[in-house]
Amino acid sequence: MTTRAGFVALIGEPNAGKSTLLNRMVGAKVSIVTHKVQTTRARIRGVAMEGQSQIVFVDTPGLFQPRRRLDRAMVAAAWGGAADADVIVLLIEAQRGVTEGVERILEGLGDIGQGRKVALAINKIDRVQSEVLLGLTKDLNDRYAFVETFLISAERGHGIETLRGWLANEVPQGPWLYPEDQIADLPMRMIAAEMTREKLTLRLHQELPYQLTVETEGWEERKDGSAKIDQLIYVIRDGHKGIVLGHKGETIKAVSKAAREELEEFLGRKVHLFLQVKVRPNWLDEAERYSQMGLEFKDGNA
Ligand SMILES: Nc1nc2c(ncn2[C@@H]2O[C@H](COP(=O)(O)OP(=O)(O)OP(=O)(O)O)[C@@H](O)[C@H]2O)c(=O)[nH]1
Ligand SMILES: [Mg+2]
Repeated sequence: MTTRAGFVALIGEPNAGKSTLLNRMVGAKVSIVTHKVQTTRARIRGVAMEGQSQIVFVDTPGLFQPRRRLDRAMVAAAWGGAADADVIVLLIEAQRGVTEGVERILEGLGDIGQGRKVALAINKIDRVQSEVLLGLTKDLNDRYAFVETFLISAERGHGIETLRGWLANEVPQGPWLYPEDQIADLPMRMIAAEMTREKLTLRLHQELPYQLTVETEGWEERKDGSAKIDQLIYVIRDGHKGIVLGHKGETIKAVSKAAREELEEFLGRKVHLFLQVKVRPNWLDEAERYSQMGLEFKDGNA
């Protein structure tokens, strides 16, 4: 019996649907998803089995022009994910087509794509007419030598089986890299922190989601089978703390409830979730925050 296993990096502009696709491929919510850009901050692996193949999907932060230190670390993590992969899948949003951001990614692929299979997946096909897809497929293939093009809807599941079947044959022969029943390799503490960050991002507006981070501080297994989880939410200003808490603590309560419910579903048991908000003006420049997120912190000018 020949087994296959390998890494498939999902790259693309922010909001292209990379995390949605990873979750769909894995069949569980491993990576958080919001309608906002720059939701994913680090590389997140999800494992899918297809016949005798184990496909390790690597979700990456969206590629954009970085301004802050955090942005740069995110973009570096994304390209790093691509550079480590056996196959790269570039996700393009059907509706948006070839933006300047996409052109820059294609330039980047000129280097990173060398000696690697790069496939194109045009996502969100549920949002456009088929003529648009024909034009976009041709345009993109004229610009880069993709080995294959897939038309998909990560959200609705269109084209997913075809893409997974193809990838199963493209990953190299070799032993599986993870136990057959494993679906993620992110520590639970981090998955739990991400779930809370998703709920915060969905409720808070403008810049706030980009100026906060969530860390799991404590995780206690209780005798009754439940877990007590303590998390810290770091914000950069006093005013932000007030907004995160909300009027009479309504916002944080709602966030906590939504995150707890999702965690309980993921873990299949009861969770007691305690959130605390702390003002930490410089967290965006603290090495420890980056290692907690699974990002590389680079010294030098912020
Ligand atoms: N209509 C439609 N929406 C989709 C599809 N796939 C993803 N979305 C939506 O697009 C938005 C962004 O999805 P994400 O999966 O978070 O995108 P991402 O590429 O991971 O974004 P970043 O992490 O910010 O780089 C969410 O609101 C998804 O529900 C699709 O096939 N069709
Ligand atoms: Mg994402």
